[in-house]
Amino acid sequence: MNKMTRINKILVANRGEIALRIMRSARELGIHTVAVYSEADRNALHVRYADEAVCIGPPPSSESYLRMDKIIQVAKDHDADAIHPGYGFLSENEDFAQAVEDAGLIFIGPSAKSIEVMGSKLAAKEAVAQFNVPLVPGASKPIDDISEAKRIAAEIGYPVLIKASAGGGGKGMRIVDREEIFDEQLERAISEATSAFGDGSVFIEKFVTQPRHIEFQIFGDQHGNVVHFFERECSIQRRHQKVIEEAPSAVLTPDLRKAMGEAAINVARSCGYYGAGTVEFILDEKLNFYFLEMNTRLQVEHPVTEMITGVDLVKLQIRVAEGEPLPFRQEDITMHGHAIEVRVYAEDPANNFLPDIGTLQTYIRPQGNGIRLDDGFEQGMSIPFYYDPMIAKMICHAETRELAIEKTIRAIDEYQITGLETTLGFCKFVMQHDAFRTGKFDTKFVEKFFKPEYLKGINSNEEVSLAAALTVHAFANNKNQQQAEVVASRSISNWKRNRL
Ligand code: MV4
Repeated sequence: MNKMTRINKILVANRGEIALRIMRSARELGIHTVAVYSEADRNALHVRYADEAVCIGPPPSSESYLRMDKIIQVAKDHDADAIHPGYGFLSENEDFAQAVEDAGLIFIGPSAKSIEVMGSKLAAKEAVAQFNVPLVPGASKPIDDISEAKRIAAEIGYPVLIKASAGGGGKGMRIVDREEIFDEQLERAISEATSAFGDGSVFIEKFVTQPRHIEFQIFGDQHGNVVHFFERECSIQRRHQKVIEEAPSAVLTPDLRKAMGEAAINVARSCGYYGAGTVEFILDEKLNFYFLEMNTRLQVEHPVTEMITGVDLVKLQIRVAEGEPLPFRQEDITMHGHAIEVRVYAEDPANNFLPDIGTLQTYIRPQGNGIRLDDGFEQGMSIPFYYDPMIAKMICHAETRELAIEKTIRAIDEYQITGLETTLGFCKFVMQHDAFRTGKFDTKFVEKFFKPEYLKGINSNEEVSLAAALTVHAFANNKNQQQAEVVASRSISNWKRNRL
């Protein structure tokens, strides 16, 4: 600890877009990369991109991307000196972080201890309470006495929320709107938490109705320095799955941003944090903010922060893991413009967002000034059903929020995907919605405003393919296949645009 070690080779314990994104930064730093992959990912781009690649097992994650022992063995066999876990999979597993260090390797992330503290919502609340971080009114200890719990609930006022300490990301929460159902809801919450997490500890909080979800990107080094890189607004979600994220938030004033940023830094300090982390807050309608939880990893939506600050967060993770001090102070970090990320999932928004597995028959990416596309697929590839159905993240950056919205719409129109249904049409719906455009929305946006009928006929493959086929046919005599294709793809976007 605290001594500098140069990293020469990184094993990336992940797949898809994030594995590629990490390897790209490593390569720019002159660091070699080792990919691990499952049998379902033999032809994946992260496997082709890496300097070396090793198959670690069958498709199910439990037999491949979650196999700590195999992954650490591959790292040792291939002389890697560090492991980057990406997000998901083993990224927030303190036993993995510890096992990596015990094997004499560098875990590119926080200490096992920080992961452990923040992994327990109760331990996290206890730690941050010492640092005057605002918490949602409630009890910061596990419920072991029903009558005392009811007294507290009556005191803070219904509705209250029962949360599992080992939960997170919305898992294991129960809303209780009146005292009569408190006992039965508590019993359910405890039994759910016990079966889902092997830990039945639950606690209660005031239920904040219709909050906004604002998270802060923080960064610590191994010398005790901590900074933040401003916020990301992540309120557009469905069933705790984020769909659209942006930075900065349309509602924070400079003063509120400063106060929340300082609170976020204090959360990090409360657990001696180093590496990249995200501090989640909810904001009520009066703009009071409360700490919810800390995610001890690089987040899916980190690119919006990179776009507005110009900082490569993965490179910074690597440097901090090597023991380097942060190269800037808080006052050196500035933001510029506005960035919006839309997540392109292989899901059907017209059919309750059910995963739609299939092959990318057409896959043409949008291009141009201010567009970043992080994906892990190419035309002709299929989306394996074993893993997260995210195809890509598209991030658009412009001078203002309005211009970023217009750029996002233009990019969605250029994006050509056939062979499976995607969330692109849904994302365009959001971009065009008045509540989104005016910034007056909360975590209930999708519930309140979205109806699948809005997309019927727009998002459907048959109609898009039909439009393309008709246009290609019209040019068939022309023998200029390339021109026919260009016109076909343009007509698809016109087709979609005209219907939306
Ligand atoms: C809450 C809340 C309202 N009141 N806690 C969901 C994810 C997890 N991090 C905590 N979550 C919430 N906690 C209190 N006391 C509402 C949510 C919540 C939510 C939070 C962030 C983003 C989207 C959300 C969607 C539904 C509920």
